[in-house]
Amino acid sequence: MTTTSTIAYIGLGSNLSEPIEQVKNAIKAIRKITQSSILSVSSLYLSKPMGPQDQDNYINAVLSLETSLSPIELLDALQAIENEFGRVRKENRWGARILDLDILLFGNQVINSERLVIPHYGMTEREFVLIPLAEISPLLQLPNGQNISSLSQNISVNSMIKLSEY
Ligand code: A4P
Ligand code: MG
Repeated sequence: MTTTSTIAYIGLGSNLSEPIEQVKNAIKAIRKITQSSILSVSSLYLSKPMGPQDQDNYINAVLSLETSLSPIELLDALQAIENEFGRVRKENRWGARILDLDILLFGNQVINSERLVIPHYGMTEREFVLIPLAEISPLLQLPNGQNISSLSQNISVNSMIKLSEY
């Protein structure tokens, strides 16, 4: 790994077709992304759906990745994995999905482009992001200086269950 590498955080979510297996297999696929290596993976969490309630519960996790890819190259690699897993993009926002891979953070970068918004827009309000992030990286800060540990302590946990160490 060169000195230009960055630590990125990726959020994983699935609520269709054996979601635990989907998330575990997605982690295996992420291990194969070029110029990148996984540093740590959170436990898997069972969470109630945010958004429409007429869908199954989600499995969520986050991982940290050291990468020398650019943010867009990483997004391309993650979207290729989503597509490989049979993800069908639908119009209904926040609906059921086989696999959702979001770039939560990319080093200290703030990005607001058509394809990429980093930090991920919803991350500070989602317990299924903050709690696993605090698990693997309790000293992490957002680019604006907010601490993950205080954000995660202040979030109301809506009956989310920690399932297993990955
Ligand atoms: N995009 C912009 N920024 C990013 C980023 N930081 N990471 C663009 C990844 N993609 C980013 O994504 C749409 C476009 O966002 C991409 O083409 C990319 O260019 P998508 O994955 O097709 O859309 P989406 O994920 O359906 O939309 P959205 O609004 O991002 O969904 P969310 O916010 O991810 O919510 N409940 C629980 N309990 N757990 C969940 O994980 N997830 C959702 C989806 C709803 N409810 C949930 C969960
Ligand atoms: Mg997404």
